[in-house]
Amino acid sequence: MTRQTLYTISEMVDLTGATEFLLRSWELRYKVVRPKRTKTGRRMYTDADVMKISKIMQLTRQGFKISQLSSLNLSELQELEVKTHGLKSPQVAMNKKTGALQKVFQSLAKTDWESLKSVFNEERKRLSAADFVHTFIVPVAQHMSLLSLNNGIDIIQEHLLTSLIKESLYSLSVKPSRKKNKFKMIFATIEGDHHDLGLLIAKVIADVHGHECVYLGSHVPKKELSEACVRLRPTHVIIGTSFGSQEFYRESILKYLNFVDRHIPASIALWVGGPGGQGLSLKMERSFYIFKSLEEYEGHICLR
Ligand code: B12
Repeated sequence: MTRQTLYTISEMVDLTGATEFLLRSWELRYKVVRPKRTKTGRRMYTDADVMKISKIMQLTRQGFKISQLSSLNLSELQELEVKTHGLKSPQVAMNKKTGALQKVFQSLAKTDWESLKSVFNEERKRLSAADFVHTFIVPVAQHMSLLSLNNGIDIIQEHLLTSLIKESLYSLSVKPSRKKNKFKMIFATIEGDHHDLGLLIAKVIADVHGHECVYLGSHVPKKELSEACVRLRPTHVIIGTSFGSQEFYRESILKYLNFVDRHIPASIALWVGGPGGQGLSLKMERSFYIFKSLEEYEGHICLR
């Protein structure tokens, strides 16, 4: 998608969790981002700025100093983030061993569907379901997001790649587990939101951990989601949100969550993940949580 969205400083605060003071001082002292200015001098930030500041916020929470991070670009920050979650860096490991990430984006650049499919098939054969998701699908999806921000991918290529990612995740078979304390989880995105890659990845990660998952997919009306909860009696409902800060999108998420909260049994936990949910402020009587990352989510669903 090539449309350039710009964000004000208060939208940046909502999206990244940084304060206005922090944003200004990181800009002036460390040149972390260089926001555009309107005629009246107001700072306007890009999607790439949002992603960069979000990553820096995560890493500073983990103990890194801003002086260690300020000279890194987005890919380097992402790399560091993966390493510090105790996983070996998927992009580096993959590039060295098989070059699969490069092959994907080289095939995509030539719109070579056959070779694109064969990289996916080879990686699927080579890797376990968990490694396929962690070391192949997630880096490919993240790299696609980065390319799209820099206009390095066109809309056809974006559709080709997302459809291949979805196809390979749908067909990933994971043995059902017999664990007694497993969750029953329902996954959906809100009405009007067709971005469900992050949600689908979250669902497959839950499969891998042995939970029982029902994937309702994207664009699920709130009434029907609530009805599905009453009929299926899950332990958890997982709502995926995408990268959007426009007031109406955030308001739609809030309305949606409030509606679902009022219409589903109190015993069901309501969990939210993805970029659009960050910084939302909501209080509920039930178990309610907004995840900052896939890693944090995975930490919550590990069955011991
Ligand atoms: C792929 C994509 C699409 C695909 C979606 C396919 C699909 N089934 O998901 C298609 C082509 C359909 C699409 C359509 C549109 N898109 Co689009 N799209 C993207 C793109 C390039 C990548 C998003 C993505 O899936 N990334 C991969 C995921 C895995 O990464 P992620 O979202 O960053 O999530 C990470 C974490 O947040 C977390 N996570 C994510 N979800 C969840 C869920 C849970 C439970 C958990 C625990 C964690 C988690 O894990 C991920 C990995 O770290 C982004 C660009 C971008 N940079 O984000 C634009 C983008 C999101 N799209 C955008 C737009 C505008 C649109 C359209 C309106 C365009 C149009 N005019 O038609 C339509 C909208 C359709 C709709 N009504 O929703 C804008 C949104 C702008 C905004 N700020 O509001 C973006 C940002 C592009 C841009 N810069 O303009 N899009």
